Amino acid sequence: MADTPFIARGFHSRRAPAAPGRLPPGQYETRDFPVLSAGPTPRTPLAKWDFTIRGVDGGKSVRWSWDEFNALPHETPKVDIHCVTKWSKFDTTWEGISVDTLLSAAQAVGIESAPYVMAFSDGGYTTNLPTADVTGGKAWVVFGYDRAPLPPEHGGPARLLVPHLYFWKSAKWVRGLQLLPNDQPGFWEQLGYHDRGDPWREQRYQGDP
Ligand SMILES: Nc1nc2c(c(=O)[nH]1)N[C@H]1C(S)=C(S)[C@@H](COP(=O)(O)O)O[C@H]1N2
Ligand SMILES: [Mo]
Repeated sequence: MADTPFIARGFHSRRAPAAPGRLPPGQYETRDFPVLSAGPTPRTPLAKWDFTIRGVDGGKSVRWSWDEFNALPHETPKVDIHCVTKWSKFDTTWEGISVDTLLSAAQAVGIESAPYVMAFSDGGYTTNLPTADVTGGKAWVVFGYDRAPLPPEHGGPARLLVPHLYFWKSAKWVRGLQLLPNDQPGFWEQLGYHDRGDPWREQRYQGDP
C-alpha cells in the first residue's frame, strides 16, 4: 500500500494503517489474496469459452468468442476489493472489458436494456445485480490480474469485477449476463446473503439495512 500524507512522519510501522475512510466498517486489510470458491474450479478451454448477453425476452442474445472478446477495448482498473468474510485488499490491478462496452454492443444489436442482470458462470454460480451497479464505469469482465492472465482459482479465464459491492458479486468463471425485468436472487442471495451487498452500508445478510 502506498504511504499516505495522513500518516505523521516519524511513526514507523511495518504496515502502514489503512488510509482513513478507505476501509469499510467491520473490514480489515490483507495483502494476501484468499481464494473463496463454493465448489471445484471449472476449467473451460479458451476454444470453447464464450461470453453471452441474453435479452429479457429470451429471443435476442449477443455472443463473443474469446478472440472477439479480447478484441474489445481493454481497461485496466485499479481498485479496492471487500469480501463479506471481512478481508479487504487495496489497489488490486486488473485488465478486462467494461460492462458498459458489452451492454452498448448488446443494445446496438437490438437487445433492450433491463433494470437487473443475473451473472452466470461455469459451475452454475449466479449472482444478481441492478443494471445500475454494473454500468457507469463500475464493473468489468476481467481476464488479467496483476499484469498476468487471471489464474483459474481466482476466476480465470474471466470473472466479473464489481469492486464497489462485496466480492461475492464478482462472479468467477463468468460466461454471461442474463438481462432481467425483475430482481431474482442468485446463489448466495438465495442462501441468506444481502440482495445488494454494499460494504459501506455493511449489507452482509438479508435484513441488514
Ligand atoms: N463462480 C463463483 N464465483 C465466485 C464465488 C464462487 O464460489 N463461485 N465466490 C465468491 C466469493 S464469496 C468471493 S469472496 C470471491 C472470491 O474471489 P477470490 O477467490 O478470487 O478471492 O468470489 C466470488 N465469486
Ligand atoms: Mo465472499
